[in-house]
Amino acid sequence: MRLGIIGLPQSGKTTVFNALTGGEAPLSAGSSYGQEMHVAAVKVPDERLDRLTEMFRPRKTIPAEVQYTDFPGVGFGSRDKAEAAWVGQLRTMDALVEVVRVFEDERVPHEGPIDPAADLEKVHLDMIVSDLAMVERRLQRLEADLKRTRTGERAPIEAEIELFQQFQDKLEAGTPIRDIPLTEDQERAIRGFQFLSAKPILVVANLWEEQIGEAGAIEARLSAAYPHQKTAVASLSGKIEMELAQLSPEDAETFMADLGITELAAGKVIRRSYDLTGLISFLTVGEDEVRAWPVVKGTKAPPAAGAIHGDLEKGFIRAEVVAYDDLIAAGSLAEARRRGLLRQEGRNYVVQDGDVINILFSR
Ligand SMILES: Nc1nc2c(ncn2[C@@H]2O[C@H](COP(=O)(O)OP(=O)(O)OP(=O)(O)O)[C@@H](O)[C@H]2O)c(=O)[nH]1
Ligand SMILES: [Mg+2]
Repeated sequence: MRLGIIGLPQSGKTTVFNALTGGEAPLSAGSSYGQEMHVAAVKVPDERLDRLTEMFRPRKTIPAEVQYTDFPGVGFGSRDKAEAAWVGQLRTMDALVEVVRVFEDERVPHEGPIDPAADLEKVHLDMIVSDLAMVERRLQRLEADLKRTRTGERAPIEAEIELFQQFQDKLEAGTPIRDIPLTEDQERAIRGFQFLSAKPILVVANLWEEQIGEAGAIEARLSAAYPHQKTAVASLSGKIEMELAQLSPEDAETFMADLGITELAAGKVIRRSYDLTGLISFLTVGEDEVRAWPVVKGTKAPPAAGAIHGDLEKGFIRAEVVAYDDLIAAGSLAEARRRGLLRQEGRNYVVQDGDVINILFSR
């Protein structure tokens, strides 16, 4: 899963990137335009893995991962070549993390007064304009195709024209594609276009340290200002969290105690961005490793087994499944089995978040 960090210039994208990844990418004093993008993978925090690690004492514990890419801070609308290249990369992302500036700091330039809702709207319109240009180009192509096609064979082209006209109408009215209800077939048909406004988006309010106490209220205001599907809001104080993420765990603890912070927000932001992508985790346990495996919601047992190893999918016989909560309540796999909480599931079983799974397969 790849998430792109976007936002207006100087909103704190690179700061937030560093906070989430513990990275040390250089911040920009002016504009990062033309600079290279930063990429890093991070582990997705999961309390269930911690509990299972206590229970099984494995040699290693392996959490799910997501990858963040820190993009430069400019609009997506212009026809500049360098920009076209990174917008192309942005289109390949599975989901977006949009940093919105809430912090006040005279040393950091911002057009006009700090207004997070207005900034959200600006970036929103950039995405809409970019998608609209693609939709219009596609419609022109389809109209031309239609003319060249025999009457009896026009139905699929006409259906696509209808869909894209709907997109055009909605986009022109400012509605992102993620708000338009689509059938599974339609979703599949448009996947290749990689529309920006179709991507799930996590809005991250970049707070001032004095605003941490108001985080809840600020998040609520932003949610109200940006009411869309596949959209969530989180917040963190980028600057502090970045500094903390770059310290050793012991130093970070001392520093946090001094600041009166009990928990970093970065973990929550990572967790929310993971959940937003539509991924769930199933878990495997044992002496060797305790591990979280990301799969798309709705995945059946054989392809889920295939995420572990191709042979497990090919030779799939059945899955032994116990829900995480049941396993914790039982206290051990043996006790879960004794209580009948360990179920035998076949090829059609749809894997659930938190399932602890053992795959039985033939070689
Ligand atoms: N006071 C304060 N300053 C911040 C915070 N986050 C970022 N900054 C400052 O804002 C400036 C820009 O930060 P960056 O993280 O480079 O912002 P950016 O969005 O990546 O900038 P571009 O890539 O140029 O668009 C730096 O001087 C940061 O120190 C914050 O939470 N509080
Ligand atoms: Mg930057």
